[in-house]
Amino acid sequence: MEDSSSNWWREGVFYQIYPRSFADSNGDGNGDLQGILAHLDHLNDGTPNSLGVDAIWLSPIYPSPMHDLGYDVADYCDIHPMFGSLADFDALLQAAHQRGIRLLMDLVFNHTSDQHPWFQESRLSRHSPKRDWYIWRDPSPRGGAPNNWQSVFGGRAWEWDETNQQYYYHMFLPQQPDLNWRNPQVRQALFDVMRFWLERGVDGFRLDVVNAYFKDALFRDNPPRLGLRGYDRQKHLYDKDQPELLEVYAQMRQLLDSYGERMCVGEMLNGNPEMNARYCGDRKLNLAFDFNFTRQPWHPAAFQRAILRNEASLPPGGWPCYTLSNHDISRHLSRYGGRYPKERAKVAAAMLLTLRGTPFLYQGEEIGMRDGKIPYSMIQDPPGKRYYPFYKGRDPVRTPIAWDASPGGGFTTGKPWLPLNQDYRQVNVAAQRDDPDSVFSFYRKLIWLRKDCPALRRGAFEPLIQRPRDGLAYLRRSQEQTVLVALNFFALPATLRLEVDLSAQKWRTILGTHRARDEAVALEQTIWLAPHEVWIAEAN
Ligand code: TEU
Repeated sequence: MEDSSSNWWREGVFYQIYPRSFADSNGDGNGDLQGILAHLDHLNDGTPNSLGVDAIWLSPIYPSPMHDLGYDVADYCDIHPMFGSLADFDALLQAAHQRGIRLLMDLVFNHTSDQHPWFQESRLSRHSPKRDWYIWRDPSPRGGAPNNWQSVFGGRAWEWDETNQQYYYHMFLPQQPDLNWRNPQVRQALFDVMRFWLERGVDGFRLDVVNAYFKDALFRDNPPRLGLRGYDRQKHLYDKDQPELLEVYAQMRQLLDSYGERMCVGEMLNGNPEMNARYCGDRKLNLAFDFNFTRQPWHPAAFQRAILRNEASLPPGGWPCYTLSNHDISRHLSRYGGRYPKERAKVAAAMLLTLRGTPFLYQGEEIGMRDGKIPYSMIQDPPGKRYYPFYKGRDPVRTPIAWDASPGGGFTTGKPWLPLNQDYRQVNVAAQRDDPDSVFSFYRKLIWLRKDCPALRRGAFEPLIQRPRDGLAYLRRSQEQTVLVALNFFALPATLRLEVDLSAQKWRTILGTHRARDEAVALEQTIWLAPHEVWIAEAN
């Protein structure tokens, strides 16, 4: 039997911080580590006044020329001066741990920045000792790029290097050359980076595009398929998901486990539950985000299908991991909010935080942030510049958090690097902190409820409706407890008809948007819900 501390990553609530947009302590308009430190009480001060999250994941804070906003790393073992120093980092980690908040670093191991000393050395000559640390190829015999592989961010994935008359491979920007994981020295160097952070005391890692580390040894062309952008017009048989990954995951897991209570969560490129199942579980990655969940329309049947698909695909030792938003995709309220952003924010939060699996929140969702509007002239994100106006890039989901309604939103005393959202005078932390009906208050209640409920943290998931039309109803059942969750997705009153008769037990409200705590409700095979009602009850 595992004890509960080794289960922290299964039972805890995670929160993604996008450091540049969290809180600026020095007035330069960019969020930084001291800003995070100053706002830890928002995340968890040990009381239900705070959000109560158990762990934070920091998007990259390493030295970087910022072509891909920090996902182009120039030094894996230092901090970008914009964010602070290693001393600031140590102070943050210590303060987080004092509050019981664990910390994950973001490791971008598929590629480095072209400014990384490894690449600088590699590109010097064909005979450089680090030549083989990256993926260099001669032109194809017919001339031109070695094969048809495309960059995720647009255009060919091969960049010509005049000096040495070879191409190098970059899955993302030309400024992000891919590392050659087939080279044992590269592996050694990257595992040393993991050790560096583990020794400093971090609790784990979020692994960027972790299924792309290896490319086909024969560099075969990808076959075509239907799609809009170049990258989507290929089946990615040969530029990711290679069999060599599993050996690396086993080594990573062994390293993490050797430090005790550490974990990693994988980000899969074009991920889905079946792929996650292949890569997660015993002697593999601890968790992987279920991006299929984020692709669902606002309909209970769609979400239930996604949940059941995830549950059905789980391998031995596997555990679901759900998220609704992150720094790459449109915020879920912009996708789902419609005319009822506040109501739907609560329904979505209740679902995310009562499913079986580890929930990851993205900063700002706890106050119901939506995507910002960024004029073309202010776009920072490379794919946004490239595909505007068809795709406006990821800046809109990376706008700063507003802590209050003051001119800099309490985020900065200077000029924010991306504009605050237009509605920040309403959508900010201070405005919601003392409002018991706010989105923030509801997130707090849900997260603190989860801590009290073994069924919500680790119980089985049992759907109560076969074909949901208006809402979801499910049980979470552990040895100690049974919890019922009922969610009305829409603006009309709903009658949820259940597969089972729940009259044998009394149901006591433990959290609701409409019902008072402790209100007892007798049920048979239907549940009545008001528009957008969330009702969570415990069987007595
Ligand atoms: O993202 C992987 C990725 O390819 C997508 O999420 C992509 O950003 C999206 O389709 C938009 O085009 C990871 C990071 O999360 C992302 O921020 C980085 O830009 C990318 O890797 C490269 O490191």
